[in-house]
Amino acid sequence: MSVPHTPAVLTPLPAEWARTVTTVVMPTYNEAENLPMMAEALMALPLEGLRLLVVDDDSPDGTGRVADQLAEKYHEPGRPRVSVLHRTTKEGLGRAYAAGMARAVEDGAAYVLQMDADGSHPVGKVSEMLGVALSTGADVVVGSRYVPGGTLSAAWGAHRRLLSRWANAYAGTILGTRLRDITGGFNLWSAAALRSLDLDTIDSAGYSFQVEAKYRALRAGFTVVEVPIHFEDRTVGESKMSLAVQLESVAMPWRLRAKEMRSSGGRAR
Ligand SMILES: Nc1nc2c(ncn2[C@@H]2O[C@H](COP(=O)(O)OP(=O)(O)OP(=O)(O)O)[C@@H](O)[C@H]2O)c(=O)[nH]1
Ligand SMILES: [Mg+2]
Repeated sequence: MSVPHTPAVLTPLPAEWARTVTTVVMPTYNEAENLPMMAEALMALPLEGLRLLVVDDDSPDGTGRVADQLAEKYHEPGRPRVSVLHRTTKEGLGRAYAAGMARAVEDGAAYVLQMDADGSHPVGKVSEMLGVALSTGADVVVGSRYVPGGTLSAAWGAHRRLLSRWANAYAGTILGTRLRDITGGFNLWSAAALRSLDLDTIDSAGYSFQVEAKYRALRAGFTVVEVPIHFEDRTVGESKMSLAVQLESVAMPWRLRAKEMRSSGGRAR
C-alpha cells in the first residue's frame, strides 16, 4: 500500500491537547497486509493520548492475529496503545463501528476517530482533526473529500468520481443536509455526541452507517464541521463493498426520512 499521506511538516498540538484520549476505531476484514503500516504510522504521531482499537470480524486472512501481535508490539505499561475487539462473524462495517465506538467511549476516550485500514485516509490529518475539534468545540469533524482543498486519488476514473459525487448528492438531498461529504468514513466524534447517538439502535449494517450516524448528529443539533482531506485508493487487498451493502445505502436515506416522519407524527421536515 502507499504510505498514508503524512505531510513533511506537522504542526504539533499544544501538549495539553496532545494528551487528550483519542481512540482510532479501525474496522478490519482481511487487512493483514495493511494493518501493520497503519498502526506504525498512527503510533508515531506526536499524540500522547492516541490509542488504536482494531475491530476485526474474524478475518480469514488472520488480521485478528496480526492485530494481537501489534497490541503486544506497542504495549507500554500504564499507557493503553493498541487493543483489539475480536468479533466472531462478519456483520458489516456499520455493526463493527457501532461496537468499536461504544467500546472506545466505555474505555475512556474523549474523542473517537473512524478510519479505514486500507491506507485511504490520511494519517497526517489526525492531529489537525483533533485540533479543529478542540479549538472550535465542534462535536463532529468530517474528513471531507468535497470541501475546497479536498482531493481524490488520481487512480479514480471519471465513473467512480461521478458515482461518489452522486451518492453524496443523493443522500444529502433526501435528508436535507448541507454536508459536502456525508458518505465519507474518516470522521472524528466527541464522546458526548457518541453517547447521545444511541449506537445500539443504528439501523445500518454496512456503509450507510456513515450517513446514518452523521444525520443523527445533525438532527440532535451537534456542530459538524468539515476539513479537507486527500483520499487515496487502496493498493493492497480487496474492497468489501457488496451489492447488498450498496442497496442498503440506496435505501437508507429514505428509511431515515420515513422514521423521522413517524417520530414527528407525520409532519414533514
Ligand atoms: N470488521 C469489519 N470491517 C469491515 C467490514 N467491511 C469492511 N470493513 C473494513 O472497513 C474498511 C473500509 O472497507 P473497504 O473495503 O476499504 O471499503 P471502501 O473503502 O468503501 O472500498 P475501496 O475503496 O474499494 O477500498 C476497511 O478497513 C475494511 O477492512 C466488516 O464487515 N467488518
Ligand atoms: Mg477502502
